[in-house]
Amino acid sequence: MKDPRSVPMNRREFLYGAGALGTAYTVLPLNFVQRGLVTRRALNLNTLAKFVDPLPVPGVLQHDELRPSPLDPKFQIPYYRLHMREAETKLHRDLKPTHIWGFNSTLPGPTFEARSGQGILVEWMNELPTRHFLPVDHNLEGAEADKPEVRTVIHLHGGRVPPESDGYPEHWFVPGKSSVCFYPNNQDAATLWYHDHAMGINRLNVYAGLFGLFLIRDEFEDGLGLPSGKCEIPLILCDRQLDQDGQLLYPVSPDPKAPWVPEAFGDAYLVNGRIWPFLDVERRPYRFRILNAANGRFFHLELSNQMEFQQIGSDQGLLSTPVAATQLTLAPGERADVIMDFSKTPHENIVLNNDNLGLMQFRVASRATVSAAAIPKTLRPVMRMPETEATKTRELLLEETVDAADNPTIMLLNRKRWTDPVTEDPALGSTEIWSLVNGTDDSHPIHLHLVRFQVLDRQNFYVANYLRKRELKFTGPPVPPEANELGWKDTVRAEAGMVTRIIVRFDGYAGRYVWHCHILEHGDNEMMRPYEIRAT
Ligand SMILES: [Cu+2]
Repeated sequence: MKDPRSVPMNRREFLYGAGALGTAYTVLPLNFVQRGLVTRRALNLNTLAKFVDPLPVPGVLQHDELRPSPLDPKFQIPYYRLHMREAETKLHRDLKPTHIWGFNSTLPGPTFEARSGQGILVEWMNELPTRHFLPVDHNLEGAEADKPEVRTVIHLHGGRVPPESDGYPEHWFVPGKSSVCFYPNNQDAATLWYHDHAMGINRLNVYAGLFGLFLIRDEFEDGLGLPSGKCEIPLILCDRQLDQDGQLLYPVSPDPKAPWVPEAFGDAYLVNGRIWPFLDVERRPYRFRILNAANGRFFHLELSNQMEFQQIGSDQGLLSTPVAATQLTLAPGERADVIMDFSKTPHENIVLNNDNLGLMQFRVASRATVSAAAIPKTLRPVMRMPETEATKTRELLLEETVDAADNPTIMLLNRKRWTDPVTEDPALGSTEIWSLVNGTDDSHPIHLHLVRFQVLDRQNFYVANYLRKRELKFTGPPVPPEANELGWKDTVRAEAGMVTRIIVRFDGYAGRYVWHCHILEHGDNEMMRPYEIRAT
C-alpha cells in the first residue's frame, strides 16, 4: 500500500473541501519515518503570527562574463553561473532557519531577465551534498539504488530550447559536476521558470527548493506601458509541510521501502519563499507574475475584498485582451500575468486568499498617488489555430492504476511506461491535435516541452466504456476554453472525466523532448513520456 489515505471519488476536491488545506497526511496519526528513523511531528501553523514578514522579491541575476554564441562565435553573449547549494533560509519571522537546496542558496532562486532574440548561456553547477535529505524511493524508474542518490538536471519550463539544453530527465549530473545550457530566447515575452527535472527524484529536488523565475521581455510588451520596476513583482506560490523545528517534511507512505506518495500537500503556503508575507502597495496598478511552483496543489486565488483584477498573460505570454476576473485557478506549472489596480481601493489591508485561506496581505497606502497609465484594451494578437491545420490527431489516455485498497500505485500516459519506445513522433513543422483523455478522478496539468499550444475544448465522456473498449462516447457538449486560456499555453489542465483537446505546432527543433503531468509525484511515477520531433 502506497497511500495511507482512504481515497474518495475525487481526491483533490475532497482535500480542498475538507478545509484541511489538502493536508490529509497531517490529520492522520503522524509517523514520519525519514532518514535515521526519526519520527517528526508537523508544525502547528496556527502558532505563527500572520502577515509579519515583508514579501521577499528574488534578486535579478547578473551575468558572470561574456562568451561566444553557439550560433555564431563572432557574437559574445551573457554567461551565467548558478550554484545549487544546501542552505538555510527563514520561511517566517518566528521559525528557525529551514534547511533547503536552492539556486545560489535561495528559495526561490534568483530571477533571470532575458530579452527576446538575445540568447544566453547558463552553467548549472551541482554543488549539493551526495546524500538526499528527502526520502528517495528506489522503486521508481531512474531512481534505482544503483543510481547516485543526488542528481539534478535543469529544465527551462516554457523555453523554446534545443534538445541538448532542454533538461532531459536522464541527462542528470551529480554533485561536483555542471552542465552548460544555451537558451536562444527566440520567443515572445513570457513568464517562464526554471526547475530541476531529474528522473525519479524531480519531486524531491523541487520540494527542496530548486526552482526560480525566468522572464523574457520584448519590444512589443515594452510599448504597452505596463506597470514596471517596483510595481512589477513575482508571486511564486508553493506549499510545504514543516516539522516542529520548521524543517521540510516530505510525506511518505507507511512502507519505508516504497515511500512514494501520489501527491504531496502542505499547510504552509509560501509566497516567494515566505509564509504569510505582506506587501505595502501604493494606490496604483501593479503587475504580478504569478507562478504555481507547487508539487501538486492547485491554487484558487481571490482577493478578500472581491476586487476585480485583469489577467493580461498566461503561460506563453500576453493574451489578446485583458481578462477581468475575481478568481484565478492555477495548476502546478501554470503562470498568470495579472494587473491588480489598488488606485480605487480605500486605505485597507487586502488578503490574497487560496480557497478562503490567506496566502499574503496587501497593505494599501493611505495617500493617493499619481494616476498611472490605463491598461491597454488590446494586448498581443493571438491568432486562433484552425483545426484544419492539423494533419494528425492523437488520442492519449491519462490513467491511474490502484491497488486492492484503491490507493494509486502508478500513473500512465497511454498505458506506456517511460522506458517503452517513443510513440509520439510528430514531424518537425507539423501540426497535431492531442486529445488528452482523462480517465481518472483528478485533474492533471499536462506540460509539453519546447512547444506552445492552444486549448481547443473539453468534453465529458463515458469513462468506463473508454477504458474497456477504447471507444470515445461523449456525454456532453464540448466546452470552450476559459477566457484566460485563449492565449498560448504550455501547460493545460486535463480535467477529470473529460477529453481536453489541444492543437500544437511542433516547430523549433528536431529531437527528443518530454511531455508529462506537472503534478511532480505523478511525473516521477511514470506520468511522463519521451516524445520525438522527427526531422523532415
Ligand atoms: Cu497527474
